Amino acid sequence: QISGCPFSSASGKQRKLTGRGNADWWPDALQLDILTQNGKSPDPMGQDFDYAEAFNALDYNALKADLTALMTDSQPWWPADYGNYGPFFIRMAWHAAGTYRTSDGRGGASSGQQRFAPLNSWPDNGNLDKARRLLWPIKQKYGKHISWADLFILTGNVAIESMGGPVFGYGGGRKDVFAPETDIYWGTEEMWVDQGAGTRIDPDKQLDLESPLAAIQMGLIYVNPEGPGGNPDPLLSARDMRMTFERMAMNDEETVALTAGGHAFGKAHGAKPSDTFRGAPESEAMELMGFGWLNDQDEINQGHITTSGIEGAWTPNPTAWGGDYFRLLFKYDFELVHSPAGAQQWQPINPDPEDMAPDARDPSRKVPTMMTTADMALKMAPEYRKISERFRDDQAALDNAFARAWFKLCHRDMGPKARYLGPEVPAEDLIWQDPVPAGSAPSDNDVSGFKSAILSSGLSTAELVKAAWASASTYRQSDHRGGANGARVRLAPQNGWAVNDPEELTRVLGRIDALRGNLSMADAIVLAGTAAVEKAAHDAGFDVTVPFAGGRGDASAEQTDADSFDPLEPQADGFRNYLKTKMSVKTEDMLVDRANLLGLSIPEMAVLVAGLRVLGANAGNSKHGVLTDRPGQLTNDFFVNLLDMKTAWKTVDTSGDEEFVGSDRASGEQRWTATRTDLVFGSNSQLRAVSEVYAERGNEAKFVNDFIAAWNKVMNAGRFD
Ligand code: HEB
Repeated sequence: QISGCPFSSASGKQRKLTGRGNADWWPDALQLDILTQNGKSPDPMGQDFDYAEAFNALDYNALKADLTALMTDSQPWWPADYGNYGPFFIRMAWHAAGTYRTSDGRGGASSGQQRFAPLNSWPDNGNLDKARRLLWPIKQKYGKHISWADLFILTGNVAIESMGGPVFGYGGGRKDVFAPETDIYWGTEEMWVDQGAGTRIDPDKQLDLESPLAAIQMGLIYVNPEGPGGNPDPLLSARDMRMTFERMAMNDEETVALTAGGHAFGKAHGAKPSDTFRGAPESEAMELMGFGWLNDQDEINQGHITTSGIEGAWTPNPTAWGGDYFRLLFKYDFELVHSPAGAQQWQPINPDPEDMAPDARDPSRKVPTMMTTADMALKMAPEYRKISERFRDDQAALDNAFARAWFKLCHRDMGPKARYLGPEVPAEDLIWQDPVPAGSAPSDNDVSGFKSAILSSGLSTAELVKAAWASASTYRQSDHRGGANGARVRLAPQNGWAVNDPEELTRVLGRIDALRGNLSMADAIVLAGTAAVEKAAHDAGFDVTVPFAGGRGDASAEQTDADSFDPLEPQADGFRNYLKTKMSVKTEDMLVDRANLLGLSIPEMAVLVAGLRVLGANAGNSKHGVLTDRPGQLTNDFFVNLLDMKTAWKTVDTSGDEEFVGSDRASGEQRWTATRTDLVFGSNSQLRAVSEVYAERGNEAKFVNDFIAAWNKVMNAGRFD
């Protein structure tokens, strides 16, 4: 039932690319985006700030010592449960990382988005505003040397370590951004989970969860702790957990280890009905200074806090790592009860006194422990139960599984290991890091020799350009996966993707392989396309060189988790005029989405589409949008002919508004065919303005140069070597 298809929707309704955004949720919010018009950056650190350099000058051990001390430095304005903020900070880090989703690589910990709307106000992130504010003195002290994004994760690690938990390592390198990321689709619902929004998977039916979403309801990181839509059914909860954790790249074992390991620590908060608290940060009064979910200070002092609405700790030792979670889960039968806030939760029947938990404020008082419906899934769902029993009986196995899964959780969106900074980067290569062996830069002779060999190989410009594009264009800046490095285009699954025209690709790669000499495949594929682009420019009369930087390595099949590459398959690639199936967003939205993942600007997107069309790079070698009489030459003909008033366009009735024909206005003679992705450059006013520039007399060479620069950017995307 899990569709791997981004943007496919069970309802079949068309939607906006980015769904419901901050301006929809908070129409009264300050409109700072008017100051970011015309390319002005909201980042006070400026373009030249080198975060890696700043991080490398960090006094890492001093920072860790300060964080360790902070764990037990309880502040009167938000006293620590059990005198220890560790569990609270682990939840903060988990929620920072847990928004990651494999299908588009967006979300995750890597840019510190938890500071901004909507995440700062998601019900599931309740009270994490306090956790971030507790960290402020330390952030202030270490300044530019540690980003918020890095600090969230490091603090989670230190919290685990300080309570005796297992940690696998830490890599820094998450550079902060200074505005909400508006490219992330979080859903279309108009209500939050705590306002009665329906669950995205119907509890009674096996409905699809719309991709790329990875949470079950608006405002949640993953599943509803009370069960699907509030239905306390552990088996249905297991179904939701499996689907959502899978979308975060976690298998059953990792899911069990993470959840049980996380809930070894801390407590849930549901001391009072939630309507006795103030609203979320983004909607609250100015004098609260960015805080939400508040009540009176003496209520806070007494521990009368409501976050999830569930109340209680999972174990009798909520500030120490150990095996109590599974011990209690299996030792007792549980009954469904209501918390003081009204949430449904599970309580052990007749617990022994030593299995009671301390009160969060008064350790001499004993209170019952609890399990959420999601926790009960680890016992009741057969596949989870097997794993849980193994972990119950083998603490070392749980330690290892938790440490590794936590490391993956927190680093999954950082891309290749080369991007990790700091003294605690684990030496071991992990398959989910998509390892690529180091390459070496080829000699000038090797480069020029291969160029002339490939250009006289009989392969066409289109074939060479297509292979290079297929290789490089998988890159996504969201999680830094994909790209030409590694040459995974020659491996499963990429070599079988329909968009890559597999038969043609295999033939072309075979020729490249035979001729490449000392070059790595990854370099040779890029160089073949680059040589073809250069030739196409020369054929059009432009005396230019297209830059090439070698040094890419080749990954093997053993170094490739093939399944994990499935989500990188384009469901639509406007650059190659490819659409697999009609989406719940417009096809031109998919082009913009892909351009965003490639890190392109509007002009870069435009010149690439126009250039790739005239070079013949369409999937299936279709003629759509090939608006030129001299295909194979790098010209601005696409723009010139698209804007030519002598042509009138009409839909092809059977295409469902996807295909068009252009005919001569006077004679009625058919001249061109095109898709939405082509015509949008003439119909959309903003894209038309860009198209006009490139169609103008005098800008022919500008077009060629801009195409080459954008091509070069894509060919080198995803290289951190
Ligand atoms: Fe968790 C807490 C749910 C997973 C870690 N959690 C919590 C809570 C809830 C939950 C409801 C409470 C909140 C308040 O405060 O109220 N989780 C959950 C779910 C899931 C989870 C449903 C899925 C299945 N966790 C998780 C993970 C982790 C965690 C994965 C990590 C690893 N949590 C946690 C912690 C805590 C929590 C540590 C505590 C916090 C404090 O204490 O503050």
